[in-house]
Amino acid sequence: MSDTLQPTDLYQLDAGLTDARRDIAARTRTFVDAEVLPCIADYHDREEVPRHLLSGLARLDLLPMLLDDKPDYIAYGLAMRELERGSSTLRSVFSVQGGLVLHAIKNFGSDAQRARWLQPLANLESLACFALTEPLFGSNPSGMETRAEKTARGYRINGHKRWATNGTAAEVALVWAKLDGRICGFLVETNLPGMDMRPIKGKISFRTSETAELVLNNVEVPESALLPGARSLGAAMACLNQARYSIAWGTIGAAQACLEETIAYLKQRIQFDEKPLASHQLIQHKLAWMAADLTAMQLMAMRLGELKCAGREVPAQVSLAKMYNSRKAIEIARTCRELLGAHGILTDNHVMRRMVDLETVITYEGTEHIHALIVGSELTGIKAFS
Ligand code: TGC
Repeated sequence: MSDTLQPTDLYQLDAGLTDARRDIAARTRTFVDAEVLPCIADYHDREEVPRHLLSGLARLDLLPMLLDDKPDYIAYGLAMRELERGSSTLRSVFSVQGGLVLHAIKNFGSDAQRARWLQPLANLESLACFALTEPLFGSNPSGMETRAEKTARGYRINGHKRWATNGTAAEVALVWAKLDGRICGFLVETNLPGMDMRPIKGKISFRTSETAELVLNNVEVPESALLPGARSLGAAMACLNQARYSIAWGTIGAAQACLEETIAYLKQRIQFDEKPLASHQLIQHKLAWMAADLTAMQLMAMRLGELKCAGREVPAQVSLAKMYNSRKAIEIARTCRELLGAHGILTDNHVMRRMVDLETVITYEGTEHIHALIVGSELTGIKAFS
């Protein structure tokens, strides 16, 4: 047995990181260990959002990285990995705020929109949500029914959106609506008359996330609310690529944490002939496969990060990593839950909480089926979804 190998980094990918990247990962990990893991299970039990964590998260300075001309996407991915060791819901705050909304404003917004929103959103002084999905249109957003119509002073928006992370706390919603048949993005302040942001309660997964339903009833927005560069579904999809990228990294953190905690348990839990569970063959077989899956996840995310830093990634590569890493993370969490025996169902062990949160992760930002079809279309040149 090697002294130098970490069980959850068998190919020593972290050893090859630059000091700056290692520092961002370490700072985020320290925050998660000190502030998130001690309290998150209680918040999950109470179906409550740990909003007090936001100020500490802001001090990590993770989102301002995305405002750089050439962001270090590997550093950002490592931070997402560490956040999701704590909770998929915390990583989601960043995926939505950063990948979806900041990306949209930075790339498709006007100068005035950038001046108004980029800094407060990057510093987490304001929260934003991304309102694309509708009750009747999830995987197929191009069918959306939300409509904007031109008025003398701007636009009037009517529609119904669902499953918006950060929704009930958001000061601004990026609402996607059809204007003269084209899908456009609008920055809609959530205190406007006609905006109704309702919490979606009774969730078994993502209980520590502010998930909202938005009803827009004759909401009047000024001309300046329209994102000038977001005039097709492709703009919304470009934002989703960013969020999907962060999922490819985040799921590694959830899987790593489950595996670390399970190995620690198996080494001290004595069963059969006074031996630790970790010494049994069936257990080691499962551990070996989980290590193989985790290593594949890490290699895929790292290579995707390299491509993204070089500006060479394409959507099918992002879809492949979102699909694969979400699936493998949930499989690892389930196997770890099983190996923990009855202890695995307790919230204190974190593993089953991570597992139920991964049920959302595998579904949102494009279901596994959708990502398989995007990859299938890349492989064959044939679109199977329209
Ligand atoms: P299709 O004709 O293929 O594409 C329409 C336009 O979009 C472009 N495009 C992309 N661009 C960049 N990245 C991507 N990944 C892209 N995918 C498509 C495409 O090039 C085209 O551009 P243009 O200029 O030619 O018009 O569109 P389609 O309607 O056939 O559907 C494509 C499909 C099924 C792959 C797409 O609709 C899809 O990915 N569906 C899944 C949607 C999804 O991920 N939904 C979750 C949304 S997130 C949310 O609202 C709740 S979770 C977020 C939260 O936590 O708050």
